Amino acid sequence: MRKFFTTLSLICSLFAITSICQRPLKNVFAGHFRIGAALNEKQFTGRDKRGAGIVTTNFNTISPENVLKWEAIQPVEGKFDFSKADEYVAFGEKHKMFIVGHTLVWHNQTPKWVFEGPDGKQASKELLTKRLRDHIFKVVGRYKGKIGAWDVVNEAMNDDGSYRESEWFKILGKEYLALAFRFAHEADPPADLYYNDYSLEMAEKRRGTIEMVRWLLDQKAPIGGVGSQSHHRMEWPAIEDQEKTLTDLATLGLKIAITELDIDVLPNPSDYRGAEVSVNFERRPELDPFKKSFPAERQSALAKRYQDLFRVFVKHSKLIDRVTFWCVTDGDSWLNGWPVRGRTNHPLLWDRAGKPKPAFGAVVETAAGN
Ligand code: 9MR
Repeated sequence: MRKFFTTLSLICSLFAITSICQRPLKNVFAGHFRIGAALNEKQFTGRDKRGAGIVTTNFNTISPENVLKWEAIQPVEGKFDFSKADEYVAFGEKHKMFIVGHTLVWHNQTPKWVFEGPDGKQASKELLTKRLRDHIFKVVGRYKGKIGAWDVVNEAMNDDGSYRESEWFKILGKEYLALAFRFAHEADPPADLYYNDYSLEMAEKRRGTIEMVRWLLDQKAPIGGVGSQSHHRMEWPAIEDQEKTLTDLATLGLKIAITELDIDVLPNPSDYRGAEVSVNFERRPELDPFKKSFPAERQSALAKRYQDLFRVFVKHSKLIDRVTFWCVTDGDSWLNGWPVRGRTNHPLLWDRAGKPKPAFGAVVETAAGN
């Protein structure tokens, strides 16, 4: 008899897991917000069939991990290469998804020539403004009516809330932000235009960012939203800070999107909390503890962490336009290479074999208010 009940309960729990896993995220969160992922080339070209399948089943919005960045689109002045970006947009259109453009203005993945004059010295204000305008017009114009939201400016602020001294800032001052939003709006007036940054859960950075956005609004710059990247860790940020980030950003009266969600489960080699890609530390075995497997107890902890975050997102779903994961399966994640190269991270909802993890089920459950 006991054996019968054990078998029955095993069957029931297997059935429960299977049925949770058969619930596509986009259906589950339909009443709350759009749900999406950043795609790499293999996914939107269909070379990674399994990844593409996860995406089309679960997501109704997509972001391009790299193909719309300046170095990919205009590596050489005046020579535009839209081949990959076109495929990305075609994938989104085919599957009737809300397509996001990432990103027009950034300090990373922007070729050196952009900031250089004909004499090899620093470009003049006029020249850089012209390049900014030409690039934005060409890219936003090409996908007019197709890309619904743009990350117009990415990561313009330092963690202490001051302006990042990027080449953009050094040559044009903070005015470059207002210019970028104006050019993007001229190129496609109905598109949602976002400012996008990481670590907005840090009070100082959030304060500085909100101040900067208020300045943009004072300038009548056509900003429509703020993207909070949300590259999280197991122990950071505190859930209260996640919630405060949403409610503070909401005071701006703009759209809010969670644009790059993931949870780093590996030991942090320093107390650095940002997502600046140039930060790098040496690899040591103790920094890579889950190379062979990710233990059940860690799976549960990750599931709980995702559940806590999604409870906040669901509670404030009226404020949130979309929640987008940065990549699809664990194997795709940039966190396998940052801030230490060559580690094995487990930050997402699907494992390396494309199987939904316990975190998937935990996220699904939050949609019903659990
Ligand atoms: O995921 C992207 C990775 O493939 C690139 O090598 C990296 C290079 O800059 O950029 C990653 O995406 C970043 C995004 O564009 C902006 N926010 C931080 C993301 C993770 O670094």
